[in-house]
Amino acid sequence: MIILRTSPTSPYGRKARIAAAVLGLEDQIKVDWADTRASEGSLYEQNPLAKVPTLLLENGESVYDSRVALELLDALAGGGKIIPTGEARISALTKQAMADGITDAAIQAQIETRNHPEEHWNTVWIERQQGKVNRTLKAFNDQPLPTPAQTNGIPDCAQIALACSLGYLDLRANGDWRRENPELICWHDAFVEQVPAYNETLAPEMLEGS
Ligand SMILES: N[C@@H](CCC(=O)N[C@@H](CS)C(=O)NCC(=O)O)C(=O)O
Repeated sequence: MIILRTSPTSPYGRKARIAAAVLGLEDQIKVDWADTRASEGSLYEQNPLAKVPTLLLENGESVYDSRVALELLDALAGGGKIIPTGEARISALTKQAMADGITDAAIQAQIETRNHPEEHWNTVWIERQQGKVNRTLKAFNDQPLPTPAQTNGIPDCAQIALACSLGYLDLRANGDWRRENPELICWHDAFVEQVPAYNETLAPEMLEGS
């Protein structure tokens, strides 16, 4: 059995949880919640970066980060399912990096606003991060990814990463992305409808709010 260390709200961990579900690997993976705010504990021994997701393999090896976890899960399921092979591979991985980059920048902005009183916010830094988020959202809005139904019913790594980024923006940034990205709303809604694991992995806060 593979152990997936993650947290209920982690957008990167959610990528691995959705990947396991769409690949039919849930029986082979046990989720073990990790507290990423702790300053010591097992996660530190399993991953010196103390980040989630971290996969613990039966041979004792730890695997991270989320992009490598998706590669491993895809290989376990036979390969070529959520990570395209051939020419499409690099494009899918680049789009996954773009989507993860939205989450990375949104988290950077969150850290600044969460950790300091408003009068001490570094607004230049926040605007810089927000610019990354807005430009990348616009790129996905202008050239939408295919929906999972258009890719044999299984979302690829880019689609999974983008859905998790949008879910993170809904959770932590008031869903502001919805104001200027109508095509992305359509894409998101199709993903939610076509991939039940999306709603099954909603953060507890979102469930309480619904
Ligand atoms: N690039 C990494 C990012 C992982 C990451 O930053 N995870 C966050 C949770 S959303 C974390 O573990 N934060 C704890 C920390 O940085 O100490 C991935 O794709 O897995």
